[in-house]
Amino acid sequence: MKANATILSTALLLSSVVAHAEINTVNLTKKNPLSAAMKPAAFEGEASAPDLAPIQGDPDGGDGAADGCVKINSTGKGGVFGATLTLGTADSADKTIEISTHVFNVNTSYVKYSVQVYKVTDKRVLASSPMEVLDKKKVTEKTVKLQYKTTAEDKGDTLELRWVQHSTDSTARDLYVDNVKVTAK
Ligand SMILES: [Ca+2]
Repeated sequence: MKANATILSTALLLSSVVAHAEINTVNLTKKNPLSAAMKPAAFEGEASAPDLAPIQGDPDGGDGAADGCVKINSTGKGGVFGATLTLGTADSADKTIEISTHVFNVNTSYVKYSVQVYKVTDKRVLASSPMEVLDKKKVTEKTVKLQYKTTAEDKGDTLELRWVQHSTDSTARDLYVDNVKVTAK
């Protein structure tokens, strides 16, 4: 009887979570919570998922220097890989999702990257930053800002943020994430 009551209350709890699913507000600046929220991913081709390492050594990036970051450490060559962050479920149309993430590169090697809002349900890129390069000889850091307005078609669909590493010809190319902020209104 007690076990049944527990199952019933768990089911009710789960259904209420689903009913109120929405895009999460996120403000991750320190290495451990940032690392816990990010997942390594192989996106395209014969890619190996990278290692995600919470480390020190970040620039100011809008949240102060040395507050920690996550290194998207390449472990294999080929394909397209990177990291994801679950944004949540689009519960209605006309919701504006605003993303800000500071990325950088301290390696001698360059890295080519983009940041995307991706619809997991339909396997589709909804918004993307330009593909850009972080290079010790030129630019080593950038605050990437992305905006996406949900449509009626997105209702009930799961969205994620993607940090995409495009220069996969050498494992020396790594992307570093200082922080990420997500709002939806
Ligand atoms: Ca920082």
